[in-house]
Amino acid sequence: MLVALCGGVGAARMLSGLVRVVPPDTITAIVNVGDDMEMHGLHISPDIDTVTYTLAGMDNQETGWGVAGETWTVMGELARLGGEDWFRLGDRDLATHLYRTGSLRSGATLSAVTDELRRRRGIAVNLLPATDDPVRTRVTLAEATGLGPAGTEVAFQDYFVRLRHEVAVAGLRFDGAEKARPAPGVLEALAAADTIVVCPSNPLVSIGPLLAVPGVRDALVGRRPDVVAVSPIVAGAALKGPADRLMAELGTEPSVVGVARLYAPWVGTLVIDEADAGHAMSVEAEGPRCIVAPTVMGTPDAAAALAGTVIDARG
Ligand code: FO1
Repeated sequence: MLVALCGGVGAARMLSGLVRVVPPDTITAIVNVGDDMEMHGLHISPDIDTVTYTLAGMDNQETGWGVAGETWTVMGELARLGGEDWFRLGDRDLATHLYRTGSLRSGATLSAVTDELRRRRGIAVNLLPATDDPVRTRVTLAEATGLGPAGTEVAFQDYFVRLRHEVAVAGLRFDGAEKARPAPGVLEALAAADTIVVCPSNPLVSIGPLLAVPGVRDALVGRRPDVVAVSPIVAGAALKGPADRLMAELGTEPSVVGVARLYAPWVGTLVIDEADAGHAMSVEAEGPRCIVAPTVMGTPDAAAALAGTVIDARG
């Protein structure tokens, strides 16, 4: 059994490689919910959606989020009404949010509705939200914006989408994490896994909220030799998103060495890209074993090759 710790697009690519090298029904993906939000009264779970759409083969590869071949009739009409349209919900995507919100309102847990949507999309990988309880990433901005003066704390999607993650950040907080419980099956999967893969997701805002759920970090520390992470930082930069800037702004060197330092207490092996081969010894000086391999998943074959490396990497 294999467990993958997942954020959004980097994780979705890693999973699409993993399903090509191990039976999909032997994989459990534990997915970040810190990006979740309510919009127009709907519960949106962006990382669960990105992983689900990718494994169902219906992801929008241009945007990295949402559904391929999307139409925007509802958003267009909403804009005509003067409604909030900075967070774009496509017509097909809306069906997911309507289904999820309706189920949650009827008393279903997020893990139950995630599992239902997974089955209805024909996905064999077991998808688990990190927690069924509300954990929301909150971002303290270091600069004044239209949302308030420097020091204002905003919701993650305000930072990420509304402000296009172009604003410097002074702090992060995972609201609700201290009271959250791991979703059913999370700790069991971490205990039973042969290998735990940390996907190349943002260490601070994708993996961070998973670690903040009480019990998860301790479970990982106990499994350290079997935890294999793929660095989301290649040659000092994030392939997508603000991971490099966030690391620098929050005091961690934006490099594979910085990733190794963050992950050292609970990651046994760090896979870094060939572009960073010169840093392998510095990575090992931080604690994890280091494996150098091509990590940029530009094609399905490259994703499958990286998946093979990760599965063989366990110490
Ligand atoms: N990302 C954007 O950059 N702009 C959007 O309008 C947007 C809408 C959206 C709707 C549903 C969904 O599941 C994801 C959406 N995302 C959008 C992606 C999301 O904000 C981020 O990529 C993740 O939260 C970061 O992993």
